[in-house]
Amino acid sequence: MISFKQAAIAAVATALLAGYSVSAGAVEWRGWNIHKPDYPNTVAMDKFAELLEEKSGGEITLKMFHSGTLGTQPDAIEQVRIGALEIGNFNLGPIGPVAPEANVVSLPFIFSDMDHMHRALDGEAGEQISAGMAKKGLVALAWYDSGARSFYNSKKPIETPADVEGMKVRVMNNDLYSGMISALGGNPSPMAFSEVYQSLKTGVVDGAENNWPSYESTGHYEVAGYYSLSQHLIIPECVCINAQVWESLSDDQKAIVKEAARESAELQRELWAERAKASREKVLESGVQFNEIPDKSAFQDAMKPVYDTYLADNPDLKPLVELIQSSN
Ligand code: BDP
Repeated sequence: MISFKQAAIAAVATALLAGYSVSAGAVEWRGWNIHKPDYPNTVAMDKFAELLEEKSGGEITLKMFHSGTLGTQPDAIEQVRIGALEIGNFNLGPIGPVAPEANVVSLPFIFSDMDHMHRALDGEAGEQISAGMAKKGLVALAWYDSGARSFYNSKKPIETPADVEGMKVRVMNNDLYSGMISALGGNPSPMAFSEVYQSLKTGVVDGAENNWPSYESTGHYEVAGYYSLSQHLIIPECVCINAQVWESLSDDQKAIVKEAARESAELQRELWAERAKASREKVLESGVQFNEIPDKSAFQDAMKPVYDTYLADNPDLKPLVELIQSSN
């Protein structure tokens, strides 16, 4: 066990190496977030920063950079892994290519609803996912909600997999999502979040997929007016910290940082539920054509190749897939 003093020296050394400001044992971290100012995650990450400073008596401060100003999500994940940034609010989707355990949440329809996802993340599956991420330099401090993702496009309602045939659909950077679109007969187009609005507008892509709050906050609903409730992915998000920075903290500091992250997650989940409703109402009022897909089995059946690929690449993760499926 290293002492508090050694840990403090290590923290300061890490801080000095990383080139951020340090005063008498105090550290200033930098945090990445992709969302706009009033988004639930943004408000919750600001709360996290506030709580960190308060609980640590000013020893730890966090400067948040919102709206993706520090770069794309895959880049930011790398930055936090190598310690160029300390903190990020990441969707587990783009973490999947880095940490196979985390990629399990990107298997389409693996969660039947939000409760199922919460149960899995709060239990043994969540521990395995966290351990896999920590091995890759990302320590998950808390989980944020991100609802269910559904398809939207500028052409027509999606009611059956055949409706996706031939459509160009933007996905996040992750081969599982490309496989998902291909399995439905569409053409996947991996692309940064910030480029999707323009691509939808100019017809570079026909559609994309996301939850209600992101569909609304980005203005995608203005240029892709058909939203079809496929709910094919329920992907949680993390508040993640660089593993070395985490290890440099004392036990007391670790407790403070975790508590602050967990409290911010409670706030985020409340704000998320409210925003999901408000965003849905806003886009429907604006004239978006919305359809439910009462029987999703044709979509679910079509996903077999995605599961097969994941399990062929990660045969050792079959028990994790089964663990999640059995806690349904
Ligand atoms: C949003 C996530 C964000 C992703 C974005 C996307 O909160 O982290 O970058 O989707 O589709 O729901 O890229």
